[in-house]
Amino acid sequence: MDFFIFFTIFSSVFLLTKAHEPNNTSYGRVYPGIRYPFRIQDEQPHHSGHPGFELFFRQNKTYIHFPTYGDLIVKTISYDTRKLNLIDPKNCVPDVFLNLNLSLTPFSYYYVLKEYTYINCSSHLSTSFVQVPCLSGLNHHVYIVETSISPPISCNFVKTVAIPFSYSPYLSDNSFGLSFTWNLTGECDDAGIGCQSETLLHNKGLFGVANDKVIGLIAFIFLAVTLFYAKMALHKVFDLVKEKEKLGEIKVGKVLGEYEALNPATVSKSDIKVLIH
Ligand SMILES: *[C@@H]1O[C@H](CO)[C@@H](O)[C@H](O)[C@H]1NC(C)=O
Ligand SMILES: *[C@@H]1O[C@H](CO)[C@@H](O)[C@H](O)[C@H]1NC(C)=O
Ligand SMILES: *[C@@H]1O[C@H](CO)[C@@H](O)[C@H](O)[C@H]1NC(C)=O
Ligand SMILES: *[C@@H]1O[C@H](CO)[C@@H](O)[C@H](O)[C@H]1NC(C)=O
Ligand SMILES: *[C@@H]1O[C@H](CO)[C@@H](O)[C@H](O)[C@H]1NC(C)=O
Ligand SMILES: CC(=O)N[C@H]1CO[C@H](CO)[C@@H](O)[C@@H]1O
Repeated sequence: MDFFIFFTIFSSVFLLTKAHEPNNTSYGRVYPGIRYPFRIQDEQPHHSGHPGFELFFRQNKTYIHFPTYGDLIVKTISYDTRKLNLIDPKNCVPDVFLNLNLSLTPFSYYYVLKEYTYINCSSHLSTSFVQVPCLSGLNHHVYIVETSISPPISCNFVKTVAIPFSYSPYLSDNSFGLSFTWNLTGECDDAGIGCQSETLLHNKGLFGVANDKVIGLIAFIFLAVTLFYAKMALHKVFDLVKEKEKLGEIKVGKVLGEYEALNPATVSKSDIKVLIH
Protein backbone atom coordinates (compact mmCIF):
# COMPACT_ATOMS: atom_id res chain seq x y z
CA MET A 1 0.00 0.00 0.00
CA ASP A 2 2.89 2.36 0.74
CA PHE A 3 3.95 2.30 -2.84
CA PHE A 4 0.40 2.96 -3.94
CA ILE A 5 0.22 6.08 -1.76
CA PHE A 6 3.59 7.22 -3.02
CA PHE A 7 2.43 6.67 -6.55
CA THR A 8 -0.75 8.68 -5.98
CA ILE A 9 1.22 11.61 -4.58
CA PHE A 10 3.77 11.39 -7.34
CA SER A 11 1.05 11.38 -9.97
CA SER A 12 -0.71 14.37 -8.40
CA VAL A 13 2.53 16.31 -8.35
CA PHE A 14 3.14 15.34 -11.93
CA LEU A 15 -0.33 16.47 -12.97
CA LEU A 16 0.00 19.71 -11.02
CA THR A 17 3.39 20.60 -12.44
CA LYS A 18 2.08 19.82 -15.86
CA ALA A 19 -0.88 22.08 -15.27
CA HIS A 20 1.39 24.90 -14.15
CA GLU A 21 3.68 24.75 -17.11
CA PRO A 22 2.61 27.34 -19.61
CA ASN A 23 3.09 26.03 -23.06
CA ASN A 24 2.25 26.73 -26.59
CA THR A 25 1.19 23.33 -27.76
CA SER A 26 -2.51 23.95 -27.44
CA TYR A 27 -3.23 26.42 -30.14
CA GLY A 28 -1.89 26.92 -33.58
CA ARG A 29 0.56 29.75 -33.80
CA VAL A 30 3.38 30.52 -31.46
CA TYR A 31 3.94 34.10 -30.37
CA PRO A 32 7.19 34.13 -28.46
CA GLY A 33 7.04 36.44 -25.49
CA ILE A 34 3.32 37.04 -25.58
CA ARG A 35 1.32 35.41 -22.87
CA TYR A 36 -1.33 36.19 -20.32
CA PRO A 37 -2.54 38.80 -19.59
CA PHE A 38 -1.60 39.85 -23.13
CA ARG A 39 -3.03 38.26 -26.19
CA ILE A 40 -3.03 38.82 -29.90
CA GLN A 41 -6.31 40.36 -30.88
CA ASP A 42 -8.29 38.37 -33.48
CA GLU A 43 -5.82 35.49 -33.43
CA GLN A 44 -5.96 34.19 -29.90
CA PRO A 45 -9.16 33.41 -28.05
CA HIS A 46 -10.63 36.18 -25.90
CA HIS A 47 -10.17 34.23 -22.72
CA SER A 48 -6.43 33.83 -23.31
CA GLY A 49 -5.91 37.46 -22.36
CA HIS A 50 -7.27 40.05 -20.03
CA PRO A 51 -9.44 42.90 -21.34
CA GLY A 52 -7.27 45.88 -22.22
CA PHE A 53 -4.20 43.78 -22.98
CA GLU A 54 -4.97 43.17 -26.63
CA LEU A 55 -2.02 43.43 -28.99
CA PHE A 56 -1.99 43.32 -32.74
CA PHE A 57 0.54 42.97 -35.52
CA ARG A 58 1.15 45.42 -38.29
CA GLN A 59 4.15 45.32 -40.61
CA ASN A 60 6.05 42.89 -38.40
CA LYS A 61 5.58 45.05 -35.34
CA THR A 62 3.51 44.38 -32.26
CA TYR A 63 1.18 47.21 -31.29
CA ILE A 64 -1.12 48.11 -28.46
CA HIS A 65 -3.94 50.59 -28.89
CA PHE A 66 -4.65 53.36 -26.40
CA PRO A 67 -8.09 54.92 -26.78
CA THR A 68 -7.00 58.50 -26.08
CA TYR A 69 -3.80 58.42 -28.06
CA GLY A 70 -3.58 55.73 -30.67
CA ASP A 71 -1.24 52.89 -31.42
CA LEU A 72 2.08 52.38 -29.71
CA ILE A 73 4.69 49.79 -30.57
CA VAL A 74 5.46 47.15 -27.97
CA LYS A 75 9.19 47.16 -27.33
CA THR A 76 9.38 44.65 -24.48
CA ILE A 77 7.14 43.01 -21.94
CA SER A 78 8.55 41.94 -18.61
CA TYR A 79 6.07 39.69 -16.86
CA ASP A 80 7.89 39.30 -13.56
CA THR A 81 8.38 43.02 -13.05
CA ARG A 82 5.11 43.76 -14.84
CA LYS A 83 6.69 46.30 -17.11
CA LEU A 84 5.55 47.16 -20.59
CA ASN A 85 7.99 49.22 -22.62
CA LEU A 86 6.56 51.02 -25.60
CA ILE A 87 7.78 53.01 -28.55
CA ASP A 88 5.95 55.91 -30.06
CA PRO A 89 5.84 55.34 -33.81
CA LYS A 90 5.33 59.08 -34.30
CA ASN A 91 8.51 59.67 -32.35
CA CYS A 92 6.99 62.24 -30.03
CA VAL A 93 6.84 60.97 -26.48
CA PRO A 94 5.81 64.40 -25.03
CA ASP A 95 2.73 64.21 -27.24
CA VAL A 96 1.97 60.76 -25.81
CA PHE A 97 2.36 62.15 -22.29
CA LEU A 98 0.03 65.02 -23.17
CA ASN A 99 -2.77 62.95 -24.61
CA LEU A 100 -2.56 59.57 -23.00
CA ASN A 101 -5.33 58.99 -20.48
CA LEU A 102 -4.70 55.73 -18.71
CA SER A 103 -7.78 55.89 -16.50
CA LEU A 104 -9.74 53.56 -18.76
CA THR A 105 -6.84 51.14 -19.26
CA PRO A 106 -5.32 48.54 -16.94
CA PHE A 107 -2.01 50.42 -17.11
CA SER A 108 -0.29 53.07 -15.12
CA TYR A 109 3.10 54.68 -15.62
CA TYR A 110 5.96 52.64 -14.28
CA TYR A 111 7.54 55.78 -12.86
CA VAL A 112 6.63 58.24 -10.18
CA LEU A 113 4.63 61.04 -11.74
CA LYS A 114 4.88 64.76 -11.37
CA GLU A 115 2.57 67.43 -12.63
CA TYR A 116 3.80 69.62 -15.43
CA THR A 117 2.13 72.25 -17.53
CA TYR A 118 2.20 72.32 -21.30
CA ILE A 119 2.22 75.78 -22.75
CA ASN A 120 1.90 76.85 -26.36
CA CYS A 121 3.67 80.07 -27.20
CA SER A 122 3.61 82.28 -30.24
CA SER A 123 7.24 83.24 -29.78
CA HIS A 124 10.39 81.67 -28.45
CA LEU A 125 10.88 81.90 -24.74
CA SER A 126 14.23 82.59 -23.13
CA THR A 127 16.92 79.98 -23.51
CA SER A 128 16.21 78.70 -20.00
CA PHE A 129 13.17 77.05 -21.57
CA VAL A 130 13.62 74.25 -24.04
CA GLN A 131 10.87 73.84 -26.55
CA VAL A 132 9.54 70.45 -27.49
CA PRO A 133 10.51 70.17 -31.16
CA CYS A 134 7.99 67.53 -32.16
CA LEU A 135 5.09 69.61 -30.79
CA SER A 136 6.34 72.94 -32.08
CA GLY A 137 6.07 74.56 -35.47
CA LEU A 138 7.28 77.66 -37.23
CA ASN A 139 4.79 79.89 -35.46
CA HIS A 140 4.15 78.03 -32.25
CA HIS A 141 6.46 76.77 -29.61
CA VAL A 142 5.43 74.23 -27.04
CA TYR A 143 7.14 73.98 -23.67
CA ILE A 144 6.69 71.72 -20.70
CA VAL A 145 7.14 73.76 -17.53
CA GLU A 146 6.81 73.39 -13.78
CA THR A 147 3.28 74.04 -12.60
CA SER A 148 4.58 76.83 -10.36
CA ILE A 149 5.64 78.87 -13.39
CA SER A 150 3.01 81.25 -14.64
CA PRO A 151 3.11 81.25 -18.44
CA PRO A 152 4.27 84.42 -20.22
CA ILE A 153 1.62 86.48 -22.02
CA SER A 154 2.67 85.14 -25.40
CA CYS A 155 1.73 81.64 -24.32
CA ASN A 156 -1.48 79.69 -24.11
CA PHE A 157 -2.06 77.26 -21.33
CA VAL A 158 -2.58 73.83 -22.90
CA LYS A 159 -2.91 71.35 -20.06
CA THR A 160 -1.49 70.30 -16.72
CA VAL A 161 -0.77 66.60 -16.64
CA ALA A 162 0.96 64.16 -14.34
CA ILE A 163 3.82 62.71 -16.37
CA PRO A 164 7.03 60.85 -15.60
CA PHE A 165 9.47 63.28 -17.20
CA SER A 166 9.61 66.76 -18.54
CA TYR A 167 11.26 67.28 -21.90
CA SER A 168 15.02 67.15 -22.20
CA PRO A 169 16.88 66.96 -25.47
CA TYR A 170 19.42 64.72 -23.76
CA LEU A 171 16.90 62.25 -22.44
CA SER A 172 14.74 61.95 -25.44
CA ASP A 173 14.13 59.18 -27.84
CA ASN A 174 11.02 57.49 -29.12
CA SER A 175 10.52 55.43 -25.98
CA PHE A 176 12.04 57.28 -23.03
CA GLY A 177 9.44 57.32 -20.25
CA LEU A 178 7.03 55.06 -22.09
CA SER A 179 7.12 52.33 -19.50
CA PHE A 180 3.93 51.10 -17.96
CA THR A 181 2.95 48.66 -15.32
CA TRP A 182 -0.32 46.87 -14.81
CA ASN A 183 -2.37 45.80 -11.92
CA LEU A 184 -4.69 42.88 -12.15
CA THR A 185 -7.25 42.51 -9.47
CA GLY A 186 -8.82 39.27 -8.44
CA GLU A 187 -7.46 35.77 -8.51
CA CYS A 188 -4.61 36.62 -10.85
CA ASP A 189 -3.16 39.50 -8.88
CA ASP A 190 0.57 39.08 -8.61
CA ALA A 191 1.43 37.36 -11.88
CA GLY A 192 2.67 34.42 -9.87
CA ILE A 193 2.29 30.74 -10.43
CA GLY A 194 -1.40 30.84 -9.69
CA CYS A 195 -1.71 33.36 -12.42
CA GLN A 196 0.22 31.22 -14.85
CA SER A 197 -1.95 28.23 -14.14
CA GLU A 198 -4.93 30.40 -14.81
CA THR A 199 -3.23 31.53 -17.97
CA LEU A 200 -2.87 27.99 -19.03
CA LEU A 201 -6.45 27.14 -18.17
CA HIS A 202 -7.59 30.08 -20.16
CA ASN A 203 -5.12 29.68 -22.97
CA LYS A 204 -5.83 26.07 -23.57
CA GLY A 205 -9.54 26.37 -23.23
CA LEU A 206 -11.55 23.51 -21.88
CA PHE A 207 -10.37 21.14 -24.54
CA GLY A 208 -6.66 21.59 -24.14
CA VAL A 209 -6.77 21.20 -20.39
CA ALA A 210 -9.28 18.40 -20.63
CA ASN A 211 -7.03 16.58 -23.06
CA ASP A 212 -3.98 17.00 -20.90
CA LYS A 213 -5.72 16.12 -17.70
CA VAL A 214 -7.69 13.29 -19.20
CA ILE A 215 -4.55 11.75 -20.63
CA GLY A 216 -2.87 12.16 -17.27
CA LEU A 217 -5.87 10.72 -15.49
CA ILE A 218 -6.19 7.80 -17.86
CA ALA A 219 -2.51 7.06 -17.48
CA PHE A 220 -2.89 7.31 -13.74
CA ILE A 221 -5.93 5.04 -13.59
CA PHE A 222 -4.29 2.57 -15.96
CA LEU A 223 -1.17 2.44 -13.83
CA ALA A 224 -3.19 2.25 -10.63
CA VAL A 225 -5.27 -0.62 -12.00
CA THR A 226 -2.15 -2.32 -13.33
CA LEU A 227 -0.52 -1.90 -9.97
CA PHE A 228 -3.59 -3.24 -8.21
CA TYR A 229 -3.68 -6.32 -10.40
CA ALA A 230 0.05 -6.76 -10.11
CA LYS A 231 -0.36 -6.66 -6.37
CA MET A 232 -3.24 -9.14 -6.52
CA ALA A 233 -1.20 -11.42 -8.75
CA LEU A 234 1.71 -11.11 -6.39
CA HIS A 235 -0.56 -12.01 -3.50
CA LYS A 236 -1.78 -15.04 -5.41
CA VAL A 237 1.79 -16.10 -6.10
CA PHE A 238 2.60 -15.64 -2.43
CA ASP A 239 -0.45 -17.66 -1.42
CA LEU A 240 0.52 -20.38 -3.83
CA VAL A 241 4.05 -20.42 -2.51
CA LYS A 242 2.71 -20.57 1.01
CA GLU A 243 0.38 -23.40 0.07
CA LYS A 244 3.22 -25.23 -1.60
CA GLU A 245 5.36 -24.65 1.43
CA LYS A 246 2.61 -26.10 3.59
CA LEU A 247 2.40 -29.05 1.26
CA GLY A 248 6.16 -29.32 1.42
CA GLU A 249 6.04 -29.27 5.19
CA ILE A 250 3.51 -32.02 5.15
CA LYS A 251 5.65 -34.04 2.79
CA VAL A 252 8.72 -33.39 4.86
CA GLY A 253 6.75 -34.32 7.94
CA LYS A 254 5.69 -37.50 6.30
CA VAL A 255 9.21 -38.31 5.29
CA LEU A 256 10.38 -37.45 8.78
CA GLY A 257 7.71 -39.66 10.22
CA GLU A 258 8.78 -42.41 7.95
CA TYR A 259 12.38 -41.75 8.84
CA GLU A 260 11.55 -41.67 12.53
CA ALA A 261 9.78 -44.90 12.03
CA LEU A 262 13.00 -46.27 10.72
CA ASN A 263 15.21 -44.35 13.16
CA PRO A 264 17.21 -46.87 15.17
CA ALA A 265 16.80 -44.74 18.33
CA THR A 266 13.10 -45.23 18.32
CA VAL A 267 13.23 -48.82 17.42
CA SER A 268 12.78 -51.00 20.46
CA LYS A 269 15.53 -53.28 21.64
CA SER A 270 13.43 -56.31 21.04
CA ASP A 271 13.08 -55.23 17.47
CA ILE A 272 16.84 -54.89 17.28
CA LYS A 273 17.15 -58.29 18.55
CA VAL A 274 14.70 -59.38 15.95
CA LEU A 275 16.70 -57.56 13.41
CA ILE A 276 19.98 -59.07 14.67
CA HIS A 277 18.60 -62.46 14.63
C1 LIG B 1 7.03 26.23 -27.99
O1 LIG B 1 7.73 27.43 -28.15
C2 LIG B 1 9.13 27.28 -28.13
C3 LIG B 1 9.75 28.65 -28.22
O2 LIG B 1 8.82 29.64 -28.47
C4 LIG B 1 9.55 26.38 -29.30
O3 LIG B 1 10.93 26.22 -29.29
C5 LIG B 1 8.86 25.04 -29.14
O4 LIG B 1 9.18 24.23 -30.24
C6 LIG B 1 7.37 25.22 -29.07
N1 LIG B 1 6.75 23.95 -28.78
C7 LIG B 1 5.79 23.45 -29.53
C8 LIG B 1 5.32 22.09 -29.14
O5 LIG B 1 5.31 24.05 -30.47
C1 LIG C 1 8.36 40.93 -42.10
O1 LIG C 1 9.43 40.04 -41.81
C2 LIG C 1 9.67 39.09 -42.82
C3 LIG C 1 10.73 38.12 -42.32
O2 LIG C 1 11.53 38.67 -41.32
C4 LIG C 1 10.09 39.81 -44.08
O3 LIG C 1 10.32 38.87 -45.10
C5 LIG C 1 8.98 40.77 -44.50
O4 LIG C 1 9.40 41.52 -45.60
C6 LIG C 1 8.66 41.72 -43.36
N1 LIG C 1 7.51 42.54 -43.73
C7 LIG C 1 7.46 43.85 -43.52
C8 LIG C 1 6.21 44.52 -43.95
O5 LIG C 1 8.38 44.46 -43.02
C1 LIG D 1 -9.25 60.62 -18.24
O1 LIG D 1 -10.51 60.06 -18.54
C2 LIG D 1 -11.41 60.03 -17.43
C3 LIG D 1 -12.65 59.28 -17.88
O2 LIG D 1 -12.92 59.45 -19.23
C4 LIG D 1 -11.68 61.45 -16.98
O3 LIG D 1 -12.55 61.43 -15.88
C5 LIG D 1 -10.38 62.12 -16.58
O4 LIG D 1 -10.60 63.46 -16.25
C6 LIG D 1 -9.40 62.06 -17.73
N1 LIG D 1 -8.09 62.54 -17.26
C7 LIG D 1 -7.40 63.46 -17.92
C8 LIG D 1 -6.09 63.83 -17.31
O5 LIG D 1 -7.79 63.94 -18.96
C1 LIG E 1 -0.22 75.24 -30.37
O1 LIG E 1 -0.84 76.28 -31.10
C2 LIG E 1 -0.89 76.05 -32.50
C3 LIG E 1 -1.46 77.31 -33.18
O2 LIG E 1 -1.83 78.24 -32.28
C4 LIG E 1 -1.72 74.85 -32.79
O3 LIG E 1 -1.74 74.62 -34.19
C5 LIG E 1 -1.12 73.64 -32.06
O4 LIG E 1 -1.93 72.52 -32.25
C6 LIG E 1 -0.99 73.94 -30.60
N1 LIG E 1 -0.29 72.85 -29.98
C7 LIG E 1 -0.69 72.29 -28.87
C8 LIG E 1 0.15 71.14 -28.37
O5 LIG E 1 -1.67 72.65 -28.25
C1 LIG F 1 -3.19 47.67 -7.51
O1 LIG F 1 -4.39 47.15 -6.94
C2 LIG F 1 -4.43 47.23 -5.53
C3 LIG F 1 -5.71 46.57 -5.05
O2 LIG F 1 -6.65 46.45 -6.05
C4 LIG F 1 -4.34 48.70 -5.11
O3 LIG F 1 -4.33 48.77 -3.70
C5 LIG F 1 -3.05 49.30 -5.66
O4 LIG F 1 -3.00 50.67 -5.35
C6 LIG F 1 -3.01 49.14 -7.16
N1 LIG F 1 -1.73 49.62 -7.66
C7 LIG F 1 -1.63 50.31 -8.79
C8 LIG F 1 -0.25 50.68 -9.20
O5 LIG F 1 -2.60 50.64 -9.45
C1 LIG G 1 6.55 28.61 -23.61
C2 LIG G 1 7.03 27.32 -23.09
O1 LIG G 1 7.09 27.09 -21.89
N1 LIG G 1 7.41 26.42 -24.01
C3 LIG G 1 7.87 25.08 -23.66
C4 LIG G 1 6.93 24.04 -24.23
O2 LIG G 1 7.42 22.75 -24.06
C5 LIG G 1 8.66 22.53 -24.67
C6 LIG G 1 9.03 21.07 -24.48
O3 LIG G 1 8.33 20.48 -23.44
C7 LIG G 1 9.70 23.46 -24.01
O4 LIG G 1 10.95 23.27 -24.61
C8 LIG G 1 9.25 24.89 -24.24
O5 LIG G 1 10.14 25.77 -23.59
